Amino acid sequence: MHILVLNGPNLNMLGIREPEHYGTQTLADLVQMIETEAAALGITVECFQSNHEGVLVDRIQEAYGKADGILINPAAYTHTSVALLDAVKAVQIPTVEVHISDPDTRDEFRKISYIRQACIATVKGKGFEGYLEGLNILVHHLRQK
Ligand code: CA2
Repeated sequence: MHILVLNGPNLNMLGIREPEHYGTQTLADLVQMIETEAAALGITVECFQSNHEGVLVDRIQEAYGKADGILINPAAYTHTSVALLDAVKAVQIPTVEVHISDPDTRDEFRKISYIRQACIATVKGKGFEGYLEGLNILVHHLRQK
């Protein structure tokens, strides 16, 4: 089983700014945690971060026929991107949305998630642990199929 893990814009700044929302650990720490969990689950993962919407769309399209599932934190594109929603719908790969903070308790504009309607689950407000929960949700979903 192979899972693509996507992180959207500014998540390369993790651990550098805004610790009140995103903690003090870095993106490299997050990738390490995900890879350790993947090994324990007996699956493979590829982690990728981009600040560019079209690049994320390209990676979702490239996953077609290759990845069994997608775990995505679209970051700010959660609240703006019909393109990411359409990409996930197009490839029809089971996808879980994850957020480090809980966007529903923050600014009004963060309450909208376009991608959510194409996802099998959303995990939010659980810090980095939320990625591990999202990975487990995907794996259990795929193993039931
Ligand atoms: O809570 C999340 O995971 C978010 O997806 C993070 C996005 C935000 O736009 C969403 O509403 C919720 C922002 C990611 C920015 O990450 C930074 C990390 C460190 C320093 C500055 C920004």
